[in-house]
Amino acid sequence: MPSRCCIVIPTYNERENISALLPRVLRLSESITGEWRLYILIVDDNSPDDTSGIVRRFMRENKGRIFLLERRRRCGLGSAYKDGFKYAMEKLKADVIVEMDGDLSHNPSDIPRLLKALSDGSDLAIGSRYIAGGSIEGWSWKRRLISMIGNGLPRLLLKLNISDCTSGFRAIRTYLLSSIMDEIDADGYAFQIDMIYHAVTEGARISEVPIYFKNRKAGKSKLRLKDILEFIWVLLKLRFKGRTRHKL
Ligand SMILES: Nc1nc2c(ncn2[C@@H]2O[C@H](COP(=O)(O)OP(=O)(O)OP(=O)(O)O)[C@@H](O)[C@H]2O)c(=O)[nH]1
Ligand SMILES: [Mg+2]
Repeated sequence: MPSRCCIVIPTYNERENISALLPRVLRLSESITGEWRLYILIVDDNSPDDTSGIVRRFMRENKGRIFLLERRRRCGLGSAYKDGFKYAMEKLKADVIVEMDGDLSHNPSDIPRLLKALSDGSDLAIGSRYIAGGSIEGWSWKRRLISMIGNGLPRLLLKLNISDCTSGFRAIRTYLLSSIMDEIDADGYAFQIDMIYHAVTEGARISEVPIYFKNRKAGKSKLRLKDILEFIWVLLKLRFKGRTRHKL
């Protein structure tokens, strides 16, 4: 029997991008047969641009393949993932979850390589921009610098031996997710390092797969000051937690 893989895509004002992304992911799900059955779950936070209206149109045309989780208001990227993961595990009985941005920065054709890494024995496969074969297109030096700092700090403070800790393109086995979900507190972008940290402490097998990352062309970045502050707070909290654990 094929394993059930749910691609979870959080969206906030991604109307234009999601219209282009959904057909590409649907095509991929048609081409992947055998080992995997793919489902798509959009977690939308009542986007003022009516992203969910577009998703509903695709749902009508592709019954049973696309699902929509609508939340009343914007509650953050990490919180969208947590709700989406619960839905994927409980309602869609997913064995594997793929995290992916809805702004076309991630290429759906990289998904089979993430899934292959799981088939080869990983519990978590991270799409990495910072290993041989990975790349970034269209970022300003400022954006590169922010990403370098965002990646360097967790590597340094939490001793994470991962090249791309902040990547939002990953595949994870749900048995690993269920065992760490309750420990992941971050509601914003810090969710990504929170998840890796707890996967590492759980002794998970983690691999990195090179990906090609393209800067968004339509819509705006959703990264807020609040997310940056939470990121620093989560880093310090995990650093402290790690030390306390070590002492015990
Ligand atoms: N549901 C939901 N989705 C969100 C929220 N914040 C961000 N997103 C989505 O999460 C994905 C990643 O957000 P981006 O703004 O692209 O973040 P980023 O890729 O780190 O930043 P850029 O490089 O500037 O694009 C996108 O699909 C967003 O629409 C949120 O609060 N709720
Ligand atoms: Mg983006």
